[in-house]
Amino acid sequence: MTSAGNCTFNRAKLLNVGVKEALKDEDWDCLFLHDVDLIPENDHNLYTCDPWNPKHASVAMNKFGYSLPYPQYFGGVSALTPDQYMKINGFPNEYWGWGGEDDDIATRVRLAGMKISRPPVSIGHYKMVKHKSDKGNEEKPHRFDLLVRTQRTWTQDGMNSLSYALLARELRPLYTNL
Ligand code: NGS
Repeated sequence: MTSAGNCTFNRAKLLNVGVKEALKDEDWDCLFLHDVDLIPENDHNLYTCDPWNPKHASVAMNKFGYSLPYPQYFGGVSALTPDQYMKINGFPNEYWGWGGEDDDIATRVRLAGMKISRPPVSIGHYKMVKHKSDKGNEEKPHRFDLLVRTQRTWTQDGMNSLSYALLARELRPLYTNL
């Protein structure tokens, strides 16, 4: 899924759009939210959901020396059932540019009364394809102001406030490009 034009990137909102559109096609039982630059390295790291809690799959990335950079880290690859996704009101729509949206999501999981589930660090291995910081996805200082407000905003900002215009939907053999 890509955003059109030259506007600022918004990872979390794009994932909301992907989920909304995917659920129009099928009654999926598990949603994988996956950064394009992460390559799974261990086939014991199953691409299935935890029925009880949102799962963070990318717990050991090469760029962090194959360990979590900090205990609440929720970036990279995650997996939620549609029920879990709706329970946290999806992802935030207001994080334009780089950083913080994954920390907001981790907070939502806690505020919705769930815990982050994780595979063992010896299994959740990923290699990040090297790249420079992306044009249109500049780090924004504003993200810390948003993060302190998550507790007040998460029930109003998310799947229930998502608005977007879908410009194209192309059905390819292995995926749908939005
Ligand atoms: C934190 C960011 C997260 C980011 C993580 C890892 O500081 O969004 O670093 O970044 N949180 C904030 O900025 C509030 S990384 O080392 O992959 O560039 O995912």
